[in-house]
Amino acid sequence: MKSLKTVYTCFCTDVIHEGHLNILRKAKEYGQVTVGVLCDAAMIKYNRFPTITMDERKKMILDTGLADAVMVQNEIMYDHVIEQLRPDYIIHGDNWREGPERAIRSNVIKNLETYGGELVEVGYTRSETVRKIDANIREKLAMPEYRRKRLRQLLKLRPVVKTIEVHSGLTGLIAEKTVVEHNGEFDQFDAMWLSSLCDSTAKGKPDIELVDMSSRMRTIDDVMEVTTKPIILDGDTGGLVEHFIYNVRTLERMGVSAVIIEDKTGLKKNSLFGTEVEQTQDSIENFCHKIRAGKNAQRTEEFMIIARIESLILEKGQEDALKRAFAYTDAGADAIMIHSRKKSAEEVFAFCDAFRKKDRETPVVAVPTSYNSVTEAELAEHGVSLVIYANQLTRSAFPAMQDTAMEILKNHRALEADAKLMPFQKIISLIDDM
Ligand code: SPV
Ligand code: MG
Repeated sequence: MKSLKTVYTCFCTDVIHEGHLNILRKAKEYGQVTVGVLCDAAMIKYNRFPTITMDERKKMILDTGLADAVMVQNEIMYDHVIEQLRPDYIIHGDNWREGPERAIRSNVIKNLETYGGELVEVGYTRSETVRKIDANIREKLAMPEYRRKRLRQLLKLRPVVKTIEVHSGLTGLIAEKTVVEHNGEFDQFDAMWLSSLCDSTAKGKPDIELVDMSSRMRTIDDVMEVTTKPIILDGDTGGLVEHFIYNVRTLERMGVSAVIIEDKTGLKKNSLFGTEVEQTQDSIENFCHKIRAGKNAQRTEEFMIIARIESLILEKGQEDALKRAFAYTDAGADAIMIHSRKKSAEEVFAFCDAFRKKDRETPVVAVPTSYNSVTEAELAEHGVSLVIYANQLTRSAFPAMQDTAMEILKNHRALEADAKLMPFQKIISLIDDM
């Protein structure tokens, strides 16, 4: 009788280790086993980016000989799968009792209760071999050949690629590891933005291309050492064409996915100053020449050169922005970034709508710093493919640090400041052992 029972277990992994085999063997004891393989789009919302395709993941499960059937699970939550299969048992490792995954466990229990299905939890295997396998996948994802192409892969998988500013190993770890569960939805950042403003600010310097490329590469390396997510470098103006082509190759070799260069010339000032400071836009001809030279220099298909248009920042109008967008894409730009410092997203929407009438393919990047009430979904509706949260980590850390310094000075001790501080044990839990 027992063998007629239906059992379901879902896997979100690129390798089968002893822990998974343990779960599968347990599942087999309960009946006919269907194994769900979480699809790529769902997997990347709360787990690592897959290093093998979904078909390979399906085959990997079948090759264990312990699954009677394999199916694709399209959502992190189990509502649809349970409704479809009504399994007698769901088997899962007990590791989902902690952290954001608790929400998935609750979802499963709630669904099983509706018809008397049962959850069976198997003790999670925490062996040295499992730890090493996990560390190996992380290492693989961090390799230039895997990391570099990931931005293009994400642009195909995600309605909007979400990018957060990083300027150090620690901020890199926050970008890498922060996963939230909110109202039954999971999310994490897809990529990292190596902002010139924040990299300069972290060094206490102005954002005027004073922090040179060698120093920026040092920061990239710090971030790369401890993360796996793709990196978009804020390349400022790209500098001299002769220097730009050299830098493109270096970035590619390092495993950076994209560089964004802005169409300004002379002493670059940060765009958020707008017309309050003197800023000169490059000519279309010069900037197209730079884009072409960069594209000719790169050696992989994967690296992206993204052209940033400053027309709206410099109040040159929509017409100018659009003219430049088409010229830059014709010159070979892999994507365009439209920047604005208005409080409302209207001018960005108007630009995107007009651009999308003629070009449905080229990815459009937006940086909603000043127009921060806009949602990712609203931007996506107007054809934005990638959103950059360009400086929020720096802006949150600075006042917190300043506050602490003031508290200590006022009280001549650290007790009062301590209430707002995170224990160091918690901070170092972010840091991986090798
Ligand atoms: C940066 O983050 O350095 C940028 C975006 O270039 S902005 O500061 O808005 O110009
Ligand atoms: Mg910048």
